[in-house]
Amino acid sequence: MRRHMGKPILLSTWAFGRIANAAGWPVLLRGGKAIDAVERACVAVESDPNVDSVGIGGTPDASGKITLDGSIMLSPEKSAGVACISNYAHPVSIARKVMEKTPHKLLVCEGAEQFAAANGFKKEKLMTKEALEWWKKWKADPKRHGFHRSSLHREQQAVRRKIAKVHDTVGVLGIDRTGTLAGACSTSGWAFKLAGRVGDSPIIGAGLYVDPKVGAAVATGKGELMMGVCATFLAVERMRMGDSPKEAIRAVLERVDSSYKLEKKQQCALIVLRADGQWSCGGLIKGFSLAVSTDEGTQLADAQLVFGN
Ligand code: SD4
Repeated sequence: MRRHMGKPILLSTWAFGRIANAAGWPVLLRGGKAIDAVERACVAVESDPNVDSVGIGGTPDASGKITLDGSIMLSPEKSAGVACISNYAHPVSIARKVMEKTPHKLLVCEGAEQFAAANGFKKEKLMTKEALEWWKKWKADPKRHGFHRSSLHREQQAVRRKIAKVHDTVGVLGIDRTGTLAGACSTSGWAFKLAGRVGDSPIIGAGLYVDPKVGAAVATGKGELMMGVCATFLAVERMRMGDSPKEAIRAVLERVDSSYKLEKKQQCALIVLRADGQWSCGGLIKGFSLAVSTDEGTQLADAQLVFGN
């Protein structure tokens, strides 16, 4: 087991990780808990209607409904996810209640929403004018290709670019001053996914994994790639066997590459944080970035590893 030197750190996926860290980092700075910081970070992104792939104003599914997935984790014992949430904006907070108040690991759909209501969560409207407009354009387009974001044709991509400056899952990993690790992630999932589709984010070991003695990993990109190889579990297991965070990411990406017939533009990206505070991030293709907060401040950084480069 590697010892942590008491320096807090917070890592969040994509450029909107800045929004996440602006909310979560103050918790760690004043000596708060990692679990509170990662939840706070996700809630900030879920609440922002301009982030088009998380929480309010997320991406609709093929039926025109926004459904949210999320999870939170301290350890194999202390972890939970929720999926297919359509009337509440904060899946990570609901997942935290599942983790704290039930023996379960995953609640979905109406059951998860009944649980949210019983635990005092307020219903919120997830659909925004922009999200509805985007779905209508997609729906009306006779040339639309299935529901995969990377197979949207040029006009749809232009619509998407106009509406969306940012994308994907907010995944957050943190260590507090006591050396405790925590992670959380939240998403509306794959654009125009089939109704009922659940991705990697609420599944412990796929979209998120934390082992308090070894480290943590969180994933973003095409969930189906992560789910088939238990990507975040694999990353943490590789570190348990002695890999550095960067080597662990490479091992996961190699496993994805050897397990799937990959299309050119498919992204699968991870942030990996070892229990001693060492971290890395990388993806199958270019473009992945993250926000990093330490005692030195907050910065946006590009992926350290792009598979095949
Ligand atoms: C999912 N991994 O549901 C999530 C969403 C995402 O790029 O990160 N998309 O597959």
